[in-house]
Amino acid sequence: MLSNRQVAALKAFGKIEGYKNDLNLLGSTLDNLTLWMPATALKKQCNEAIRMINDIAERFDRKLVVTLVGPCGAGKSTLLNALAGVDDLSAAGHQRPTTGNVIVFSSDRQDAEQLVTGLGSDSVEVRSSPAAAILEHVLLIDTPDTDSMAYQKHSPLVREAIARSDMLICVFDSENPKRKDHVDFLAPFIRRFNGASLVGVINKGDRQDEEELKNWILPDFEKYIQAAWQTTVDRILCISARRHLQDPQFDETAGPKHDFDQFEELRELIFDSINRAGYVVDRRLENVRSLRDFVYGEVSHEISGHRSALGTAQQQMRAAEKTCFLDAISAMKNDDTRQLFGVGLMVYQKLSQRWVGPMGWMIAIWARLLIFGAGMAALFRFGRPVSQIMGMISAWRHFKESRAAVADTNNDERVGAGLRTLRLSAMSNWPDIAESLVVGGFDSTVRRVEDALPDSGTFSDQLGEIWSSTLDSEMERLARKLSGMLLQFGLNLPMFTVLGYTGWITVQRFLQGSYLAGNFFMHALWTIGIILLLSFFLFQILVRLVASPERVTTKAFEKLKRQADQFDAITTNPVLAQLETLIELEAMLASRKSA
Ligand SMILES: Nc1nc2c(ncn2[C@@H]2O[C@H](COP(=O)(O)OP(=O)(O)OP(=O)(O)O)[C@@H](O)[C@H]2O)c(=O)[nH]1
Ligand SMILES: [Mg+2]
Repeated sequence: MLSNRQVAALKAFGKIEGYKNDLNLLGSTLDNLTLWMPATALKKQCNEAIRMINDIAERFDRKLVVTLVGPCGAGKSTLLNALAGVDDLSAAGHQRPTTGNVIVFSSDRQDAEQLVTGLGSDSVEVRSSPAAAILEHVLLIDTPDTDSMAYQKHSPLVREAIARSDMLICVFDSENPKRKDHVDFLAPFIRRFNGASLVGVINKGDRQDEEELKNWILPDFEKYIQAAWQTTVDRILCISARRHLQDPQFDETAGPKHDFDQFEELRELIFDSINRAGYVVDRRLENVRSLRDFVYGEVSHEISGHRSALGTAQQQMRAAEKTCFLDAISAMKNDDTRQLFGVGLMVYQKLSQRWVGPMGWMIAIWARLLIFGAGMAALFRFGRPVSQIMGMISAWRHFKESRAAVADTNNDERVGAGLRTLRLSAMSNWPDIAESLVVGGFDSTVRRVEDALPDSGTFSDQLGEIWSSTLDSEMERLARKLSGMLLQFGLNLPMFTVLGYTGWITVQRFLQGSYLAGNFFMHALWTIGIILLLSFFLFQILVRLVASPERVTTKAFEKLKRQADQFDAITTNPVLAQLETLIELEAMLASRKSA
């Protein structure tokens, strides 16, 4: 059976994996942003955070590392001594700096090992006292200052200690709490600690007026620190560490000015609240999450810094794409008359599939004649007679397949004109777009115009596809419109009347045995022929009015124009792809934040 604690730890591990995965995903997205310059540094931060998360996962079953940091003489060592109940546990004194090593407060020497490996054994000292035994789950650490003359020696030690910490207790001197050098030194490390992982302490409160301390120094410091560190500090406590030494050694003349002191609260926090197995797991998990959020924050901060330029670039690209696309389509539309011929033919072909009765037969015959014409026309226009004749014959033989043949004949050439136009259009727009991109953090190589040009192969396929399917659907729509029941009935009616009438007379006379003269049939045939031709002529006028090739192409073009926004994916080039990735990334991070 697993204990509750083990279950909690297992769950926590699962969550940690999840956070790590988030960062891995972010890392690979950043890897793809090869042209966006800030990506490299962000990727490094991302890797660093992953490394830190791995560290945390590795020391998951170890004690929670709580580290005292602060400027020279703030009273870090005095505080540790007060908590330990031994006045000279960590040397505190007048000679600055006093503490030169990292002091680990623990009952178990082994606990210090994790620090020794990182810092070297001569920089780590382990101290113990009876109080250390109570700290079953916590490792308290005193660090040297980072602002004295020994800065060079101390700062790597402090940095390493912080890297191995789960919580920081930042100690400041109430006489001068806003120590900018120290606050700045800590700022980059602090950002991965937030909320409950960060405790602010204003020490030497005994030297200030109580009112001043409560009403001025504390709120002022709180504001200052939140602004400087861009993080939330849940708790800021005012204490007097020295008062809690075994022998405070206050001067007769300069004793504490008042009794306001939150030392007990701090002691309780460390010895009770934090010193629990469950707390340790939660704290570490929370720290991992804030590491991830920290990197997320850095990335979104970087993107939003360039946001306006990137937004402009995106808009410019969209606008340019739309015009390029329309220019290209209109170049295709105006390209040649052969296309119009094909459209005219296809309309009749579609009509022939819908119409019934004598008119239907006429339309079908007419469509076939047009195909024959298409073959002939092709024969005269091109210098490739053999293939054209073959095409013509096969079109004649395979009526259905001819559809495809007509639609495809000149796709390549039409797209060719479209592509040429698109390239010209894209090139003329590119310098402005590139400028915005460079302002938005992109590498200056994006200025090269080749990047503006879409990959011609896929592009012409897509463009041709879009154009012929739009044309097709337009023809389909008009053909449907021209095949209404009423219209079919109306135009077939004269033929039905004449056929019905002659048929009735013929059958009646046949049954009566008085046969009609040849002249009757001659006349009937002519009448039928004339009426059929007249009806068809009427129909042709209608087709001409409603679905002339010019009208079909214009309508198809207008339709595309209305839909042009949807085609922005068509001209994908690497730069645009990266820009869109960036903008999507920002949206993703923003939605994460609000969630
Ligand atoms: N009045 C008063 N003095 C204090 C208090 N805490 C510390 N001091 C004094 O401040 C001086 C510096 O204290 P330390 O504990 O050595 O300070 P530190 O932050 O460890 O200094 P470094 O190790 O040099 O960075 C000592 O003389 C302490 O006695 C306090 O609460 N009140
Ligand atoms: Mg010290």
